[in-house]
Amino acid sequence: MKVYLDNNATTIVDPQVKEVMDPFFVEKYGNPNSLHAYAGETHLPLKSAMEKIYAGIHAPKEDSVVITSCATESNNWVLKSIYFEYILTGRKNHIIVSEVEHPSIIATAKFIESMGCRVTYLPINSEGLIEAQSVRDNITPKTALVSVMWANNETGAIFPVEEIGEICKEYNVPFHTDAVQAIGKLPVDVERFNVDYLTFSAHKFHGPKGVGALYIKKGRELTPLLHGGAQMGGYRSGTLNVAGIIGMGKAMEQAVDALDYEMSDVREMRDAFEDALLEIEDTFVVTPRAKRTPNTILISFRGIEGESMLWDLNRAGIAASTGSACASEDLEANSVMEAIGADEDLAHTAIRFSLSRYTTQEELDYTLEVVKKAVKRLREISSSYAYAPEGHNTKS
Ligand code: 7TS
Repeated sequence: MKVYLDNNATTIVDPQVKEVMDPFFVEKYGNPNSLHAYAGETHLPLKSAMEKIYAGIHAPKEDSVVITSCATESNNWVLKSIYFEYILTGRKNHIIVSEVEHPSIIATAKFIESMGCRVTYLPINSEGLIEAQSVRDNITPKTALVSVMWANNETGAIFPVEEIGEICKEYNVPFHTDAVQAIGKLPVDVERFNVDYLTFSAHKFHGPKGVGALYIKKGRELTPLLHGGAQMGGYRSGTLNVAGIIGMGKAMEQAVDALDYEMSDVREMRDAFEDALLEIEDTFVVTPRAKRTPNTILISFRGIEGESMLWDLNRAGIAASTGSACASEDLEANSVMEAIGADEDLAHTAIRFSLSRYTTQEELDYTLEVVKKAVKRLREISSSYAYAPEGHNTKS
């Protein structure tokens, strides 16, 4: 059996998404900016895809959604533009980010920090959550941007974007949120949440890889990312990724349609699976369920290196993660677990299971059995875990 439980890293492309993209490779391959029929036949499908993307995040028509190549690009763009617009010109000198943003924010923040910008890294509390008050406490008249993710990719923790949006509005500080892990899992509404810039990426919601986006509220201008032929309203020149945009549009439409299923059925499956995992002795989950995206579990099995567990799972055909695939090649402790202040042992034992609307009960039942066997085997050989088969476990 093959089981895919790494949907926070990427998702299967929905077959209907692939179907709507297919004609735009060999049959309808015109450049939308040309002046002939090949171009013309891309116009309506592109328009309709963009309408679906706008609708999916409740973006008003007058605002901009610029298609990029991935969320990493969108995140880099926002922070570097803020540097160009505010920091380099000396108008402002400070940005605020959370300490558990995706590396595409953290590494970019560190980069602009090295060029003279002051950066505040907001801490998370023991439940892996950000407190909105900490944003208020750190805003100064010199703050050029607040960037706090909608939901964390490791724990699924949902951050208080609504309150942060309110605070930023009150102080007239632009608010960016990385909503990569929110689309298709939570209702996303840029107007209600007072968002100025919002990042998302199609491959996290059953769309194609290589297509991301940045929403920009009218009036909150950004430095163009790519100067050139003035496509995408002059923000990001370059021939449009026609098939990709059309695929993202379809994926967004489906994400909206499947939201109820994700928030009820996927959540129920996740909760039951988590309950069963927590019956295994010495297991820990940090963020309360009600404050998490419906599909994510970050769980620690004391005494077991996350990588060893992944190895056992992988041999049984199960794909999970020790955290972000972007960072998990080096055997570092899970960054969120470290930020929470988990002890060194526990920080190395976190495993992330992330479900999707494609996950079945049968797959979860199978995974549970494999996990139980792996826990038993790995604790038996663990040097940091004294294992007694009759249930007389003693913590190391
Ligand atoms: N932002 C968040 C919150 C993410 O989870 C990711 C990918 C990105 C940005 C980058 O997206 P991309 O479109 O540039 O690829 N996160 C993960 C993860 O959790 N495991 O692998 C990739």
